[in-house]
Amino acid sequence: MVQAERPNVIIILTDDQGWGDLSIHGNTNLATPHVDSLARDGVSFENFYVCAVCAPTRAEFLSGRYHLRTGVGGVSRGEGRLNPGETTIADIFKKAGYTTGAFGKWHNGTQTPYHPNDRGFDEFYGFTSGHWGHYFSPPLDHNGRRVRGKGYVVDDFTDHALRFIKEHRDKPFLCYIPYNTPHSPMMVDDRFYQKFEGVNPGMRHRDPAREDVMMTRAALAMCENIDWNVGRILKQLDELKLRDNTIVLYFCDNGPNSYRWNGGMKGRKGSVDEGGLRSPLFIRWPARIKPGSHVKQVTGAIDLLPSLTSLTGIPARTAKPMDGVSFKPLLDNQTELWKERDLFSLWGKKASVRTERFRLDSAGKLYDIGKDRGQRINVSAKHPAEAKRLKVVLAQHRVQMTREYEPFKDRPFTVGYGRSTTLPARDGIEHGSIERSAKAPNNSFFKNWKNEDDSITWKVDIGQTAAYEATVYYTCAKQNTGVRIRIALDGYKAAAEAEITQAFDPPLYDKSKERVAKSHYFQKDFKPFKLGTLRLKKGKGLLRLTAPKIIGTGAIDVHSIRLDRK
Ligand SMILES: [Ca+2]
Repeated sequence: MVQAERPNVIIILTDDQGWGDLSIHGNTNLATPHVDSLARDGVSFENFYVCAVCAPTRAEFLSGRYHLRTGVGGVSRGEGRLNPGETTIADIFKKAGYTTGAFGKWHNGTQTPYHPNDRGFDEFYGFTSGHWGHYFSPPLDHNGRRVRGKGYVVDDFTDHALRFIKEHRDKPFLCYIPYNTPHSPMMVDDRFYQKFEGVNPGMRHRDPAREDVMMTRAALAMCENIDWNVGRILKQLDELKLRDNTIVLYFCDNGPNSYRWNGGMKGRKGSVDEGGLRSPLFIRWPARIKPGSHVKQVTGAIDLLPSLTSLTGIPARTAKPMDGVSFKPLLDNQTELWKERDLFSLWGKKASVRTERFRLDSAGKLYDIGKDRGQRINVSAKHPAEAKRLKVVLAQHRVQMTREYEPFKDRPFTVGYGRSTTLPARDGIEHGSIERSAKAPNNSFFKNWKNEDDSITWKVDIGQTAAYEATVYYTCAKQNTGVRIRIALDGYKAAAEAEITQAFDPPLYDKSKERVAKSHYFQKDFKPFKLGTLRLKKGKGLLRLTAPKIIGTGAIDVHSIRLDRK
């Protein structure tokens, strides 16, 4: 067919939603008509795989490469950072004349040169951490500025995406919408929760004893909220007459974050079995893709960049060789051009590999997935040669990836590569009595600072010798005002120090919309306070925040540090 004008591209990625959390996959616990319509009006991929957890999948989507090669080896403490040497899908589309935007959770680095605005996105609205502590009007990041969100976070991301689409409707755009739900905290508005409150879901996990029904109810409500928002996007495309020539792509970043119905598959988020890795992938492009088509071949997140570039006719010039391949031939019924390959999955000590027919799991057992999606019958004795071959290639892949990731372990946090740098608590380390507000560092703050020899450190890489103005985002109880706070690089005399004279002690945010019994999330407001200016020398070092004088019962709680190059 005739190549239409360059299409717009919208990528919707959800967080911790499983393959099974959609009504089109047979789940009658919920209704997701708008997401389902993408499959009905476009193509659905029956064997599409992502990584076991968040940041790796995002890295593979953005770069077309296995995540360990790109420096992404984990989900917190900076391990989610996608190396600046990687070319992203946004870099490529931007270079081809597209306007690019990202609205939601960016889990691939906070400081320049890792921030989304440094990775090819003209506009970013969201947060850069692996999860967020509160979903109602939380503090967010808009192009590197601290702003306050408005309303439920997923609705808010959608509002911004809709505005972006409308604003750029006359020129091609790439709009990446990485929603952050149904990842915890399990906060959702009454409007979506009411339907599920007190309801016992009819369809359960294959091992119902493992299911936490409160968690399931919240997740289902959050998935219906996502669906409602997807409906808003599709409606706007119709209204702006962009439907025909806009590619809308929908997928999830890993398996479900709890044991709930997932098509009888084994494993959930964090697992390298089918249940942890299999994701929906729907692509609607009315001008080009036949409605209701299906792709059975094994594809993965690494294939999205080469596929979207080849579908749109944009050259995919990346600095490094891609692992993914374009699945365009599968949409054009040119299956003879598709070469069977091994698709690898690594997470921590777990490893598995998928071929068109089999999966070799982390324990070395072989499953015939076409007949046994639930991985219940080990067929390695029946197919010894294939089992042996897969064990060998999986071990080789693992050695190779481990070697490539090694130099990126424990990278310091970059300061002064841009004009303003934020060092959040998640990237710091607490010493002495100081504690984190949450189990996971991602959106935590530091509390319980009691002693003058306690401190907080950040391992940094200063990009430029310059004077930097240091600001601490703090809270301080009234009885602790008069505390002196100091920031300096270990081994250097230069320091910025000031006395906190103003109390700021707001309550924690309301958590009444969190729908599970156990909550690990605490959030409150923090106030900026200028500590002064200090000269920092280019190079690696350890930045230390101390309280040389405590006069009350403790010092301050710390959310982050900001360093502005003068
Ligand atoms: Ca996730």
